Amino acid sequence: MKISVRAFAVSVLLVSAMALAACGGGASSGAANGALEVGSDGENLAFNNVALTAKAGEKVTLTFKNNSTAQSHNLIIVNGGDDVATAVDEAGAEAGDAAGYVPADASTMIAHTALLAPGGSETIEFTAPAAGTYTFVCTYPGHYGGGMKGVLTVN
Ligand SMILES: [Cu+2]
Repeated sequence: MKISVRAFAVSVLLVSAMALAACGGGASSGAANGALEVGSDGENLAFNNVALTAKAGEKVTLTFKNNSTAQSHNLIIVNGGDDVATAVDEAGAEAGDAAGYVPADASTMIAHTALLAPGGSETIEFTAPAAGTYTFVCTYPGHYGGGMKGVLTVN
């Protein structure tokens, strides 16, 4: 009798643990991870999606596709607006081709891809920062200046 009570107690604990695990899984899928897609706009120095949105604190998956047949591109979400983007663009140029034109100072960026060859794509993951607007750019020399930028709005 004692043994079967113990077995019952153990099974109750197991069921509770499974319910908790299921609950945890439900909570994280309820936070609906954001999936963003951006490409370069053909051969233009532009992104084909210039208005991205995310929720503060959510895990975001961003896939960047270089649709050009000739140009290399990257995508860097900077930690701020156009003023930070300008600084990141300059720091990227200093970092040079070997670094994919990605600045050494990670604090200036929310997330970034590598420099992608024509036709390449990369998926990156990051946690959406605090609510606000964040400029994203391509730092291949001349591209940001040519208009290759957009805005991530975090709500
Ligand atoms: Cu570019």
